[in-house]
Amino acid sequence: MILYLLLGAFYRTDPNGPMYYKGVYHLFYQYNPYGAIFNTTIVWGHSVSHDLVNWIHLKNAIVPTKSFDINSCWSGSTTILPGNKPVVLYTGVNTKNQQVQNLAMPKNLSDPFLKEWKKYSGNPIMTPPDGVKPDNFRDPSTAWKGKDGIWRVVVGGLRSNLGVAILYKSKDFVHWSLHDEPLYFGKNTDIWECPDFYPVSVKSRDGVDNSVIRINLKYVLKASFKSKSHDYYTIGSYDAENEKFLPDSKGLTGSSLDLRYDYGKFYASKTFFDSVKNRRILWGWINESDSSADDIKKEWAGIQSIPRQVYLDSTQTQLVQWPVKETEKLHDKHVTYSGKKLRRESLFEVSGITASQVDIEVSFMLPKLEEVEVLDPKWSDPQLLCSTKTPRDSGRAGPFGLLLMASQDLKEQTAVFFRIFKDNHQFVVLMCSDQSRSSLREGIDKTTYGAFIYINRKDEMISLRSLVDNSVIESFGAEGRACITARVYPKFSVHTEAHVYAFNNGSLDVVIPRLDAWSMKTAKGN
Ligand code: DQQ
Repeated sequence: MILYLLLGAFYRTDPNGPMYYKGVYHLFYQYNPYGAIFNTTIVWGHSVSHDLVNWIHLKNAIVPTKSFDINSCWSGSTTILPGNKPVVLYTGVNTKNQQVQNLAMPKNLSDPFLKEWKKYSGNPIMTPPDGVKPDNFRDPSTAWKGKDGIWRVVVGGLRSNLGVAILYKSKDFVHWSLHDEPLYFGKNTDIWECPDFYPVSVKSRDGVDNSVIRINLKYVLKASFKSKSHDYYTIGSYDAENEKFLPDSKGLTGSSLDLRYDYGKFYASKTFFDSVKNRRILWGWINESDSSADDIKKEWAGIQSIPRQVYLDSTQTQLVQWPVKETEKLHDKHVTYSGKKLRRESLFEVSGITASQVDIEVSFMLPKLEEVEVLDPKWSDPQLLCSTKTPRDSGRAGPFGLLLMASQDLKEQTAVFFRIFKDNHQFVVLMCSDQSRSSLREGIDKTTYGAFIYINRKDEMISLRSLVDNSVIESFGAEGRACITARVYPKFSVHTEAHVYAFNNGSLDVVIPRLDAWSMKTAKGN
């Protein structure tokens, strides 16, 4: 593993309460210490790092001990209170299997590793409000402070059959009162898990602390839709007077028109403001695509994504994500190609690197946009389109891209690629990650994923970066405007048997002005 937080054996899911404290990055996560599948005793695992790359795994931070969390310590967030005092809000599953919100704080603030945590004696501090069933009330967000000095937090839930960000307010972070209206609710959505609400700068890539109030900010509201297993977000403004989030577009509907952090496997994500590097960092849970029986056999399941810096795109209509700069610490052997022409139906091997642990970044010169195919208005779902237009189906501009974790005979391969279309007056790139041939093994979910990226007539290039680490491929299209993460389990193209190719199956030639690939070292972890 390069830098995925595999962390020994067993089952890990949602990232919880990431933060930076006294020179140390902290990541907690949902963890079953007793096995490789979900269980009724979930705890908060805890790992720390000085560089977001190499990790030290500590003992579990918050474990079920009290009536208010005896049946599990589920997801939650940290907030740094004035005086640099981190506190955790988390969901406890109580003796009656009801979901309640609890408060915990470090025992010793002078320990930068914050190894010991204590639970507030007055827990629970929030119980399911009227209209919200006790098993539909969970995952408190990071809190933010208003101009009036009062804290706000949202908790995910389901009310009147609508996914909802339930709003609470508090003067002292201990006594919370329910606000009569939610911050926002979805349309036609199931329960919202793990809501996240934060400001983004419209002027720069810098991150903004959750409690900052100023002009030139937009706000992101993210919810994890349980019924879809995807993280959806929307961008808008925050009407602090009326305690409302106002989306710029249609908001969160759970349809293929919504924005997603990642159009592959990526769920229950969470961001935090990194005060030392002035950026916002996003982590998500990448689930397995093999069976539970496989997970029990291999004795682990679930990884955390590579931490991604997240910021607002210059169009202010979507976010951009990019692996944190520190990832490059793992760069090892480097190969580069420039000015390479990829004629129709051709491919070339990127050799000289370890294809099973690689960071590869390539740019493709776009063909003449006037010559590209027209997008059929019926093709509104990119995932569906990617599964009908495979990498082997020749188009005009594309498919072109990378064949990753591929065997030499290409019988095993994961194709991450683009196709370009004209859509009325704009141009749209279809980005696909096709797992259908990723393994000759049976019994694996090989769903193909897809996303649309809107481009300008004056755009000349489109880039693709893929971080490959054996069973995981995280791909970033158009400098991070669309991300797709996939899990793959090849039978033969493993370790040194894996290859990577660039390919073009479109009828128009494609030029690669530059391709860089680095073998990746293995991160350290205890
Ligand atoms: N996982 C946690 C819940 C959350 C769900 C339980 C999301 O708190 O809603 O492990 O994956």
